[in-house]
Amino acid sequence: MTDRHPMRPFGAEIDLGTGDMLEPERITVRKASDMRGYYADAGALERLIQEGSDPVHYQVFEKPVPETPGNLMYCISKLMPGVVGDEFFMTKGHYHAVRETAELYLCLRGEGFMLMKTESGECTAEPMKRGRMVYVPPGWAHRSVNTGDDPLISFCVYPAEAGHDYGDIEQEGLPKRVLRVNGRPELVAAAAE
Ligand code: S6P
Ligand code: ZN
Repeated sequence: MTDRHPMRPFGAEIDLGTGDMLEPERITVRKASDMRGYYADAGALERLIQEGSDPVHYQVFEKPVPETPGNLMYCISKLMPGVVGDEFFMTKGHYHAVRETAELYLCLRGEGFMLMKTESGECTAEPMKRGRMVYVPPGWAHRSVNTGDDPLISFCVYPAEAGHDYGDIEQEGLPKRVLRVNGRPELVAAAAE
């Protein structure tokens, strides 16, 4: 008789001090040059790419599971600190391709915001800091923003079939940006670009 549930249980280790996943099987790396078109100050991004030798912007560490309904994908998302012009480092941001899938972020290190928007244009931000959980409901695009001096590291869990859709974020961005104003993070309406 074949087993209806052939997958074997397994464990993984995450260093709760540093936020690092031990022995990840897949690492996705986004460099500054992958972020062209995302920041308000395109010139400042080009200077970062040239002068900083195209530094790593963020990384996603995974031990992937099959992308099928019923499984839970999980990862460590690590976003470096810094600014592009006055804008804090951020991830690209995406909807889930399967819109009816949520995601849970547990922040392990650093501080910042989870910036979220719906397709009808509603936009909100939830603070992130060590020990804070942010729940991204179905249908909400989500982008992490690092406003601190350390890497912003979160443990993320979401339905494995969710997929990524960079959709209108890639074209239009989000309605709000997180800028450094007098040394402090401030949520500012994105200018018509
Ligand atoms: C996946 C989850 C994270 C992001 C990661 C990078 O659903 O939300 O693993 O993929 O933070 O962000 P992005 O927008 O470049 O995929
Ligand atoms: Zn996601």
